[in-house]
Amino acid sequence: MSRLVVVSNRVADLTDPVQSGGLAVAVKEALEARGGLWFGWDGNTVPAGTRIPPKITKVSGITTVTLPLTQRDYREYYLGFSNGVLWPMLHYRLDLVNFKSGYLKGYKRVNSKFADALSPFLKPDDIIWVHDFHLLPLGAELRKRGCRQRIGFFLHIPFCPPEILAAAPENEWLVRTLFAYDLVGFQTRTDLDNFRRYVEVHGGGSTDSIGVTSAFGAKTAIGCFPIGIDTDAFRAMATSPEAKARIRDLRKRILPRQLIIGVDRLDYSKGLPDRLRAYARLLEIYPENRKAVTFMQIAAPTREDVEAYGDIREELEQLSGAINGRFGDFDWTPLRYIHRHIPRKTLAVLFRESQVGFVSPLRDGMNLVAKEYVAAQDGRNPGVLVLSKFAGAAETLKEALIVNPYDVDEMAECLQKALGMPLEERKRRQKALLATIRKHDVHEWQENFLNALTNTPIATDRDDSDAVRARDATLLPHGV
Ligand code: ADQ
Repeated sequence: MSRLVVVSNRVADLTDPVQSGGLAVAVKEALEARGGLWFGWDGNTVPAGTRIPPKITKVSGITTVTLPLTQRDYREYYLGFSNGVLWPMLHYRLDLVNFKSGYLKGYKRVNSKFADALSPFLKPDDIIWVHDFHLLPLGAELRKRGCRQRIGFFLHIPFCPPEILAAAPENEWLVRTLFAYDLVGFQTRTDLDNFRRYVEVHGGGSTDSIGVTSAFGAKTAIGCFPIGIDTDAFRAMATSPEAKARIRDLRKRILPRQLIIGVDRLDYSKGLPDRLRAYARLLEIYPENRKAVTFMQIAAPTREDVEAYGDIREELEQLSGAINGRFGDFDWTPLRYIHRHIPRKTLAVLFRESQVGFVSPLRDGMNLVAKEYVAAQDGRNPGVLVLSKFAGAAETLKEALIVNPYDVDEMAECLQKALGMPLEERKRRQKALLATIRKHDVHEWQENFLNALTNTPIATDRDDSDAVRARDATLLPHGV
């Protein structure tokens, strides 16, 4: 089997039990299953001109190779173009795009530096898997350096409609660079369709019956690979003897109240202000929930150097203060708002003990929290998942209560329905949801992607091999 080389902006600390961020969680689980090399930024910044060789670390079968960013690279590539331009734009939020000159240059520069630093570590039969929006042009940079290995790219976040993307600087260049990859994977059908529409309109593109797209005079295979979680492992965390002891403790503190839980990075894409407003509305129109329900919203700090993130934090602090001020009593705090990273074991317990999992992003590539909530439930007395229709997860988690995250009244009604849902209906929904996330877990996700990448006819063409020309549709099970 070829060695797997994973490249992502940030390499997670493999020894830290408190990982937040969907990519870190999913990539770590994929690499743990197979071993290999993980390359990326170590999370540190250094003054310009500092020369630090890549740091190599080995932890249980995984080798990590990391390097710092200069302060300028951090400003222009990470805060600027990645999180100030691409993140809001691909989440359909042109109103939050903050484009300053230098950002795009910085983005190109860091992708080129990554390619320089990674190239010496590559072996001829490696299979390379690049992750997410920070590294769209990395494949093209590696090709420039003579890399002929199979390279796949997976986008963890949405791919916005072409009408929105057209507003980005050098958007054609950005999309064209994706054609250096042998396979480009998206989370959902919607993302795939948006990409296809873009290349049809702007690159004279067309896609054949097995998912090979030709545009800008080049070809790449494309497919839809919805990401999953390590369902059984997460479930085990929620049911371990240690978890049971924690649950008993939690019950003493919170019960007999019903618990609604939300867990997110504190990001404007997660729909947090309207989620809090929906809870306030629930308490307003269904006063029987006062003192009977508590909402715990855990919002992990993230990207705090980006301006829009400071704004959302302030808004949430004001809102949570207003809700507790208005409804709270000496013996009841209606909203527990926690701005911290929480160990995954604790999250699993909190999910299991919550009657409602409230997941209401305005737009989300997939949303792993929705799947973790389902995985943690007790099948004999499960809670109810309330899920935004704009989360990628809504394409498959059909038995959740699906809501419009912009409609506060509708969300309040759905919360009321979830809190009062009869046991039989909860069991029926939970059974179906659990079956889905068990079947489509993180192992299936990485296997499907890596099989498709291993078998893609594009790379075969690049190798100039005469052997395989037949483009067998079964090679790309999730292709279009
Ligand atoms: P994220 O935007 O980070 O991921 P999500 O998919 O929900 O969103 O993953 C978050 C992960 O971090 C979950 O595993 C969650 O348990 C954990 N987490 C969140 N808050 C935490 C906290 N306070 N403490 C500890 N852990 C916390 C991106 C995309 C998503 C896509 C994933 C994976 O934005 O759409 O689902 O990548 O592809």
